[in-house]
Amino acid sequence: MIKPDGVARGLVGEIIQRLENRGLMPVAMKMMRIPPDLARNHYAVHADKPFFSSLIEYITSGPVVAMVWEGKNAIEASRATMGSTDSLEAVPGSIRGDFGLDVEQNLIHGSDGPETAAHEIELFFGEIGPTSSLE
Ligand code: D4T
Repeated sequence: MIKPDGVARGLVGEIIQRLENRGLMPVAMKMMRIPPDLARNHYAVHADKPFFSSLIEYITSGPVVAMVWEGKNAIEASRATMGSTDSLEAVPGSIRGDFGLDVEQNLIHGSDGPETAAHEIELFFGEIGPTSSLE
């Protein structure tokens, strides 16, 4: 997902280009404003964290681009391309390392495992499902 700061800063094309350059293939994509209930569901694992309310406020503050990507080791590859969660620690060459400075406004979200990906695809795309293929 390209988060509100990524959209507001005009980085949609750049982020998609970097994932494509890596060899990944987009299979679903939509621009949307995340409703508060969906945001709380998506970040439910962080409900007890001190940054939770700020995170919900931020992720619902403007449009995002929800996406499904496929490819060899897609989760590992996309997360390496994204860089560390805290943009300040992300290595130069990664998306966050090249464009970010902040841990909350860190431009993009990527699923951290196959189960999380399946759950998040269901949340954001419903019936499209995790194995859609545009053949
Ligand atoms: P996302 O989910 O956005 O791809 O981030 P990560 O998978 O890389 O990181 P995460 O689940 O640990 O954190 C989710 C989300 O919370 C924000 N955050 C995190 C924050 O605002 N303050 C913090 O201290 C931490 C650790 C950033 C990402």
